[in-house]
Amino acid sequence: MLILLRQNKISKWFSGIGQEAVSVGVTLALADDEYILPMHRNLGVFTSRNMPFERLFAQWQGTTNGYTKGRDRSFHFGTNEHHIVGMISHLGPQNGVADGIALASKLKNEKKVTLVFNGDGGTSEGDFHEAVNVAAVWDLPVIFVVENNGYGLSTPSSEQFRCASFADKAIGYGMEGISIDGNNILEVYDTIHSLAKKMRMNPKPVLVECRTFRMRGHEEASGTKYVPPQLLDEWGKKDPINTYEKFLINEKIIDEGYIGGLRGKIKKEIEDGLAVAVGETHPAADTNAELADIYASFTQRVTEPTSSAKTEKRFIDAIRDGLHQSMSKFDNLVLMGQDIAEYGGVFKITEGFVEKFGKERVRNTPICESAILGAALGLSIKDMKAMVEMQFADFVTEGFNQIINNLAKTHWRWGQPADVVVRMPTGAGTAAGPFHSQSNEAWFFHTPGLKIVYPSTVYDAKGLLCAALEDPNPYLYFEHKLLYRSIKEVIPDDYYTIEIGKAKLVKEGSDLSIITYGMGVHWALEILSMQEDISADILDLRTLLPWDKEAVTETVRKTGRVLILHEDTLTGGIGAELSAWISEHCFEHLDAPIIRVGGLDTPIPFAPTLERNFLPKERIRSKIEELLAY
Ligand SMILES: Cc1ncc(C[n+]2csc(CCOP(=O)(O)OP(=O)(O)O)c2C)c(N)n1
Repeated sequence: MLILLRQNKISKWFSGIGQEAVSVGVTLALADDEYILPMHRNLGVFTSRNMPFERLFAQWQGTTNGYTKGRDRSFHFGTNEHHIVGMISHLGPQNGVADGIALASKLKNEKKVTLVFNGDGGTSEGDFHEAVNVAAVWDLPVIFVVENNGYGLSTPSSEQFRCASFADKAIGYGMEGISIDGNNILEVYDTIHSLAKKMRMNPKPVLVECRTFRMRGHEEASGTKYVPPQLLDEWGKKDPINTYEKFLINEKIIDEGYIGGLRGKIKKEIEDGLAVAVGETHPAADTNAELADIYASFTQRVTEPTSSAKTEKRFIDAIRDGLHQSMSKFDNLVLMGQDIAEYGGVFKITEGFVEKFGKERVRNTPICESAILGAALGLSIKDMKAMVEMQFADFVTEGFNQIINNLAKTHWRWGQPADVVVRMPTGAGTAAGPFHSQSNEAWFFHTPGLKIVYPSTVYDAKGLLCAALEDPNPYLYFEHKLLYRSIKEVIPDDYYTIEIGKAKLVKEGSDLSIITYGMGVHWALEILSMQEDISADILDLRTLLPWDKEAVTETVRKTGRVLILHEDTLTGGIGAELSAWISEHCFEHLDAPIIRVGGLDTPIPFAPTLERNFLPKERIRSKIEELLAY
């Protein structure tokens, strides 16, 4: 590989030279259908799972036959065929995903372990801590391997952590920890083999430190100047391949001739694989294909209620109802969130669910949004569905990376759907201050690969939640806390869904169009009910991503005047995108500039007077007048 890199025949490379015994020993010790989540230094995992060289080279070159259609580089890919889930660059998030895979195996009673790699540097990330803790609390059969190779990029261990051994860290999590010689393949193999055997019967996580050394730079271009030469000498003498060869020769299991033959055979396999990949081209860019692959293909079939039975429900009851019926419909659906089990969640949406569906499927989580969102992806990898409740939408920041970089991108990168709905109790008006009131839909709106729904009515709350849970793509489901107990509607008792991506004209008029969603729908209705001289269309977007361009075009054409209203702060909000799109595509139908009205560009204040001033409600009327007077 080094020669090929120097000849510019393969792309950027993170060498595992000096650490081969860990990757290979670990992989051979597990069953072929047990998932491994490797890092950037673990080529030996891929080769030990007998992945065809031509496809590996194609992946590294970004050619057509690679695992990501040229979309991602190096080891950043997964393949369910080989039970490997490669990393995203962020290192630590792998651990939460491993938890999810292990959880699925445990729920399905498969008696399988999952193994995830970490570098010693990567263990400083919160993601590592969260995932190890979750695995400990949930007794998940995960082997957390830490390859302690002395450096994280250029930073020596002494500047990364203070523990003498990673096995000591395990004590703090209440789990078993072991430290082994990672350069001795037999020790690696025996340790993992016996641990896995035990864990299959008695699921519990274990942390295994493999002491080893990185003999090359972080990547080839970065060199090893900062590494004291005596360390390289010392560890060079412990090279895992040389020592194992010597051992096998001493034991008279092989001889020099055998080694030469084997090296020749492997060299030929590599060269043949490379020859195939070199003959391939980079994928021809096809914009439609690129856009289509951001989502797993799914054709929604809208379900109508089977009977005419109806009951008056509050917004919160509709969410509970939709969730409850979806749990009955999908026995592979798992709910995860803080305090959602016996306590029923802080808003009591899942009250009574444990009694009906059991603790395995209605899971209280430790306070660790990132590991749980990662686990949700892990469940999808094992063909399960997940709903993750954020206690408040504000706390999603703790799991932001998993949503933006894992849930949103995995299908596009290697074809794995993320069948996850994240419920987001959102919004202000409850005097809850800057960290329990935010509207943060715009953060996600900007991320390709996600879908976003935001119901404003009781009927939509149930139908959109059921629809989101059916779709194998990752959703953010925004539920306004102020609507929970303030609105009621008679809605069908039966299960039903609503078309995703479809806006709803909730009031018809002719002078202007108010395009809005969530609480904005209620504000607009209230203002118009008091001002009968204003004739306006009110369009409730309902789905924010992908939003209904057709319905927007139709109302703009009809009235020629547009007010975009949202609770979220104005700058860079969803209104900004809508406004830009309308001026680009409907310019000739406009009789006035598009006006936006949203929250002040400040955090959300606590005192009711300040909060009222923050919210756009009291500015709507003057904006309507401004628009009509233009
Ligand atoms: C969240 C995050 N921060 C920084 C980086 C840049 N980075 C890539 S690898 C690396 C060092 C990792 O060290 P370690 O986990 O010990 O693994 P090793 O490379 O030694 O095998 C760093 C800092 C990253 N990929 N992700």
